[in-house]
Amino acid sequence: MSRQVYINGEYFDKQEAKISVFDHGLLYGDGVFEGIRAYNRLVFRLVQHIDRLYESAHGIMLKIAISKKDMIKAVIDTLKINNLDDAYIRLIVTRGIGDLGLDPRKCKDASIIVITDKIQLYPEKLYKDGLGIITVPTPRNIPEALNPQIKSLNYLNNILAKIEAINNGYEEALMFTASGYVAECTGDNIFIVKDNAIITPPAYLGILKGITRAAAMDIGKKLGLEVKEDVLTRHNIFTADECFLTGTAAEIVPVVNIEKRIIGDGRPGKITLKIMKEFRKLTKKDGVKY
Ligand code: PXG
Repeated sequence: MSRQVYINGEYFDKQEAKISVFDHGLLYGDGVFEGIRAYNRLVFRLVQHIDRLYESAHGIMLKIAISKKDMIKAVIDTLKINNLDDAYIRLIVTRGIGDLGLDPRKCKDASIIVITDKIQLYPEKLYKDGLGIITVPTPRNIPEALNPQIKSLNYLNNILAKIEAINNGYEEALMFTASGYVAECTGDNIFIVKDNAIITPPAYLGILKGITRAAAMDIGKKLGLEVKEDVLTRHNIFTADECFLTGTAAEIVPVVNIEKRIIGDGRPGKITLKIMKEFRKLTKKDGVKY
């Protein structure tokens, strides 16, 4: 049986899973999404992802017709139908079908889509040797215009930054706020380690409040480290003892240089490795079972 995709309460073969060209998710990027992972039949931080999805939807005045409980059931049922032990789950809610005009009132019902697929891990070598990243000129969206805490279907800001990284031979870009403070990467949050403290930019600067970020902060506290949300500059990254990124797709990945400036000793740091190890343990035991 080919992979089944949930659309508005029905299941479709992957090839048949289609939405209308009049859906405002396509026409205007008008919608929200979540990227979630399941490890060994445990969905990691599912409730937090669902809460963030509904908060993003509320932020754009998008009404989701089903309850959070039913949304969780839709995710779990889709995983079960596809018999996936480890999975990447893409949950999408679009404004729905309307006409050729911005007016969201023309869209009667939001479309709910659940795609579950195999996860594509970064090569293990990256976690052993660390990643090099580059800072890019495109600033992160200003929160007053489009708050990055809304995980919207409009990801062009991040894609532009990603293109700048790729054009320069890098896989990941570090973005700054319009005022020049460290914000986040295109699909990950950033941390530095300095003098046994782990520090990450505060969400009010205009970044996504990552669920992996929260997990890394919890782990840091459990390890007895000082955990801080603080404004960071390029200089703080250059002079950090260690650096790492957090995100559902990347999990926790060490950063060892930034535009070829070596961070620390150029190897994944001791504290980063400890946090990575604890994170892997957490994903094996913490989650909604199916
Ligand atoms: N910042 C941004 C801009 C993101 O998009 C994160 C930080 C990390 O957040 P979480 O909650 O995942 O720790 C994200 C997450 C994808 C993909 O398909 C993107 C994300 C997550 C999963 C998949 O590119 N972005």
